[in-house]
Amino acid sequence: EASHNQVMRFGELPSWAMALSDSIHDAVLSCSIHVPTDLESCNGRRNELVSPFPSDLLWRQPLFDQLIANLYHPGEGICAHVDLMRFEDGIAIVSLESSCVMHFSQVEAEGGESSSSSSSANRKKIPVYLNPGSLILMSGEARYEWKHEINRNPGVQMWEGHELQQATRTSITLRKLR
Ligand code: AKG
Repeated sequence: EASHNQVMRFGELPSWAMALSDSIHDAVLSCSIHVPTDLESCNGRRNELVSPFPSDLLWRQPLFDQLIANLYHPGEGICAHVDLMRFEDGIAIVSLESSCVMHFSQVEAEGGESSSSSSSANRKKIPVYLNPGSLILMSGEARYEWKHEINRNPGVQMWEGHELQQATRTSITLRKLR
């Protein structure tokens, strides 16, 4: 129905989402690289695995047990937020159907200054362009210390000097409950 724009699933995921989870696992493995460490300070370890998802998260079982599918119509987005603490570290979002820009902004420090120069409106936002099929992985600092948002108000979704054509967008967010 037109009014339904979000579905959630907790616990055992449907088979298509399990397949997606496996693909994410494989994608992370394929872009993890071994970087040589300084031999004098490596205490016997010659390589360090640099991965977009820490290995303790990547190998947990199950990798994900909660999903949200969000459907966005043109002009619709999602406000800046950090995902609830009821979810573990290690969150994946697959972006589908149309392109958009997700912005990341640092969470305000508690008890921080209240001057206008430190207000959230003035905080630097880091834009990340998402194609259909883009995968966002958030862990550690990115998951806990940065908010993410998608503002699809007219005139806002710019990339490389061009306004993005608004179209329907679907995202699949995969997380693990604590
Ligand atoms: C959420 O459901 O909490 C999201 O942040 C979804 C983001 C997206 O649609 O890409």
